[in-house]
Formats: sequence, structure tokens, C-alpha cells
Amino acid sequence: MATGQIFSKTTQALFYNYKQLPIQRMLDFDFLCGRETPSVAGIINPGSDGFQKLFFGQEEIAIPVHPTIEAACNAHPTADVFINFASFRSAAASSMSALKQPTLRVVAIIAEGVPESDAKQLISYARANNKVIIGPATVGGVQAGAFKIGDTAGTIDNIIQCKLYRPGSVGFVSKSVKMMVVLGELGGSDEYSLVEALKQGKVQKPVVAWVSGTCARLFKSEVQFGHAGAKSGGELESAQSKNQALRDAGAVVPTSFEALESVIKETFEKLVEEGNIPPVPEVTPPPIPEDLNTAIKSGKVRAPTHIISTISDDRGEEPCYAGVPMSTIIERGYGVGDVISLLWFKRSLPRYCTQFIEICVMLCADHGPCVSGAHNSIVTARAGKDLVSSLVSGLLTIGPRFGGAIDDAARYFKDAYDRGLMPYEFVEGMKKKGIRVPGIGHRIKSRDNRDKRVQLLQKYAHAHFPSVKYMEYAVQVETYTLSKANNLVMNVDGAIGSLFLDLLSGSGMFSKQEIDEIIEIGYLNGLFVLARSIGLIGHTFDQKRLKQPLYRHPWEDVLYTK
Ligand code: Q5B
Repeated sequence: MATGQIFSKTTQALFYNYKQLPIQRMLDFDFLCGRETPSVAGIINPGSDGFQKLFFGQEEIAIPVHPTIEAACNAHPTADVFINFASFRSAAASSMSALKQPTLRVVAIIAEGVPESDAKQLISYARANNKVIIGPATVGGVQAGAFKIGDTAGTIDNIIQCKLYRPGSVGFVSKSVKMMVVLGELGGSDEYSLVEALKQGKVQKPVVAWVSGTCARLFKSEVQFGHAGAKSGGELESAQSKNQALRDAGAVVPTSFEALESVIKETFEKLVEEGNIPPVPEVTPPPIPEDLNTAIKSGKVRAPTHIISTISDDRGEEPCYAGVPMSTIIERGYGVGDVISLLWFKRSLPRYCTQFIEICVMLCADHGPCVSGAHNSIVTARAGKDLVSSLVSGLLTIGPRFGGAIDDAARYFKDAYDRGLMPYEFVEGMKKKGIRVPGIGHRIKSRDNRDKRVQLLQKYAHAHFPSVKYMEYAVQVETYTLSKANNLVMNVDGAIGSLFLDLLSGSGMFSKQEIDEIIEIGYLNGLFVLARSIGLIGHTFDQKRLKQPLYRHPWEDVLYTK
């Protein structure tokens, strides 16, 4: 590290409070400078730990996150700069704690509004312990070509234009190597300390200076520029007086701000000519890859997406289901049947259809504790498992024998009806293939103990559907199967399967291909899954409410045999 410099190309910092943008800007600067190691060694995010992913050039790196300053210092003993992005409320306490860490040498405090008494205490502690404080209320600092604090020097474009990615010869304000450039402002008297230093010969290097705010005289009353200190009090604090005093003391002061650039250039070239500055060889910095989101926004790149979604969109002011905003759904009094029709079928179905869907959900919500699904949920809940585990253990029983025969019922009935098979031909054909007719048969329902749910569904359809041809075909199949055995009744799966075929074909809302696709994909078991979830959740709560102990099946109920 050269004399007078507090940072080098290997300086590493601990960053207090996770702020993605300033950290990424530091890492981008590192990459431009050709640093081998990232300038941020660790992040302190009070209370959390782990890793934070950021980019170092094209490469993604994981920077460790620590819950405390002590933990971060222990983990990164060579990181000697502490960049404090805490709010003004907590900046003083965290900065003091950082100053007390033996491994930390420089503390930069970004927050504005840190109480003056706290700032004085920090400064005096730092002085007494030979540490450096930058701030409070600072954007930070930058060592060209080596190290940058947070947002200092602005955008990457700006940094590239100013060639801050490589060391040079001109320091901004007072930390110069070969010459000084001072940009002052009206108000206050700081610039007069420099005037004194020039007069006393304490500053030997060429000084190029400009005090801005010369336009203040154009205003009739006092005007404040930018921040609280930037207003001229008396004549001595005016930009004109300070510029003149600097000029008189030997500083190079242009006639206007616009001319500042050229006088810096002239002064610099003179130093080069005199052999005081060996010109620095120009290097071309590597291009910083643009963030994907920024590049997409500006239309520079296109990126393939990983997911296609056509049923809902939550990006706007309110979520939309199949293009219908949530407020419309509520204001127009839509029901669960309408929501299902939007999210499953991507269209608004007529009221008689959505009401039919709601009836299916209500009728299939539960069928007592003895059916497969409820039994599983009960046993799982009694084993102390949580709601989701109990629910899914019940749902997993839904299949070709229990509740999950709706799609197959629709498939086989549709195929048989569309092919014009007589009911007996269809049933005997299935028998030959060794397939039970889906939607037919029940463990407890029979000719003399009909399933009320089936009757209710049929009644509704007769009253509201334009056509019930598939359901009538299923009834003829049932008549034939009942001639074989009393329990081969149409069950709830068969009723929903055949009636949904009538809904799809009779509503005029679906093309033939769409109906085939719905049946092919198998939407209809979804109705039983959805409905029965209500009951399975109820059984789970019931067992927990009743504080039921672990279930163990009784030996007496098992046939032990060899
Ligand atoms: N046989 C449902 O059987 C059950 C036949 C058949 C031709 C048939 C059976 C079946 C098709 C699948 C189906 C949905 C397994 C049912 C539901 C929800 C529930 C449940 C609840 C709720 C019942 C005796 C004789 C045998 C079989 C013949 C039986 N079914 N032949 N087509 N479909 N159906 N599932 O009583 O000659 O003696 O060998 O698979 O639609 O799950 O409430 O409980 O809301 O929770 O065990 O309603 O029908 O009769 O197996 O002893 O068979 O009948 O081939 O003939 P079972 P099995 P054979 S609704």
C-alpha cells in the first residue's frame, strides 16, 4: 500500500446490513479493476447467517453471512474495513462495536443523521486507537484500481468514463498523490484552511480548485443549495470570495465551472512535461456483464422462460383467474364452482354448470369415518402427525377402487356410447377384458339401498341439463349389472363421470377436441380429491379435538394364518 493510501488491491471489507446493490457495485468495481479476490469478504446481517449469492464478473459467488460483527471478524481476520450500512438509529452502536474489534482498521459509516455527540465519541475513540473513520453521512471513498466503498463514484458507466478502474495521479480533494483537485461550495469557511495551508507552504503540490455557487449573487434573497451548509452567510463565504482567495494563494482557479476540466488537464499535462508524473499506461477494463433483468427491460436480450402458465396471473394490481380480476369474482358473487371453471376449464361456465360442480363438491365432501380416505387420515392424525400429513395420507387412498373412478367412468361410458355399444355388449366386453366397470358397484349401497347422492345428482341434471344422454346410458348399464348382482349399482363416481360428459357436450362451451382432451388428461377425479379434502381435514381436526391416542388395530380383527 503506497504512503497515504488506506486501501489496496487486496483490501477486504465486512459489510454491515445486507444491501444487495451497493455490494454488487463493489464487486463489479473489483472485477473492472482486475482484483483477484472480491473486496467483500463477509456480510453481517444481524440475527441471520448462511450465504448470499452475488456476481463476481460472470461468475456467481457465495459470500458468507454472519449474525454478529464478532462472528464475522473471527471468520475473516484479514478483512480490516467495516462498511456500515446501518440506519442512523443503530449506526453509532454498531460502529463502536466495530472499532473495538482488533482486526478492523477502517470504519465507514454511510448513515446520515447520526447524532453529533455519537459521531464525536466515535471519532475520539478511533483517534485514540489509531483507527480511521470515514463518515458518518458519507457515500464512502474509492481507491482507483483497488477498492471502493459501496455506492461511491456512481454507476459502472461513470466509473469507466472516469477510469477509476486503474490507479492514476490525481486525487479528489485531499488524498492526492501528485496534484489536488478541490471542488468547494459556497457557505462555510473550510476552503480558507486550504488557503492558509497554501500560503504557509504546507501544501506543495499543484492545486486546482473551484468553489461552486457563483450564481448565488443572481438571487435577491439568500438561497440554500442542495444541503443545509450550502448557503452563503456573509461576503467571505461567497463562492466568488473563496475562489479569489484560493487564486491569490496560488491555486489554479478557472473562470467558470465549465473551464475546470481544461485547467485540470493543463495542470496535469504540465506535470507530465516536467517529468513529475510518469503517464500511467492505459488498460482496457473487462466489460461488466449486465444483469439479466436490466438487459431484458431495455430490450437488449431475450431469455427463454422456464414455466408457461395460462390460468392465473398475480403480477398486476390484483390476481386474475383466467383473466377475470379478483374484484370481479367477489363483486359478482361468484362461487367455488365459478372459480373451478375458471382455473380448471379456463372459461366462465353457465350458472347451471357451476352449480352442478358445487353440488358435486358438497355431496362428495365426506362419507363417514369408515371409508378408506377418512380411515387413513384418522390413523395418521392419531399417530400425532400434522394436518398436511393426515390430509395427504387420506388423499393417497383415492384411486381406481375408491373415489378415483370418475375419469375412467367418463372414458368408458363415452367410448361405449359413442361407438353405439348396447349396455350388455359393453359390460360383457369389459368382463372379457377382466376390467370392472368404473362407476359401478359399492361396498354398502345396493338395489335396495340406493346411494342418495346419485339420485340427487340425477335429479339436478334432469331439471337443468339440456341433455342427459350419457347418464341415461349409464343407467342402462346399471340395469344390466344389477341383473347380475345387487350391489352393482351406479355409484357416485359413475354418476359424476356420466353427468360431466353431459355437461361438457350439452353446454356448448367445449369443442369435441376439448372434451376429448379433458377426458384424456383426467380432470374429473379432481372433483373428488377437492371435495374429499374438506372431509379429511374435518376428520383430522376431529381426532385432534378429541385428543385420541395412537391407533392400534386389535389382534382380534386380524386373521393370523400360515
Ligand atoms: N364386481 C367399488 O366392490 C368396488 C364390479 C363388478 C363388474 C364392477 C367395486 C369396484 C369399480 C370402481 C368404482 C368407486 C370396489 C366406488 C367410492 C366412494 C365412496 C366409497 C364408500 C365414498 C366394490 C363382487 C363381485 C365380483 C366382481 C363384481 C364388482 N364391481 N363387476 N363391474 N364395477 N367398482 N369405484 O363390494 O363373479 O364374484 O368375482 O371396483 O367405481 O369409492 O362410501 O365406501 O363416497 O367414500 O368389494 O362412495 O364395485 O365387490 O370386489 O367383492 O366383487 O362383483 O367382479 O364378481 P366390492 P367385490 P365375482 S364409490
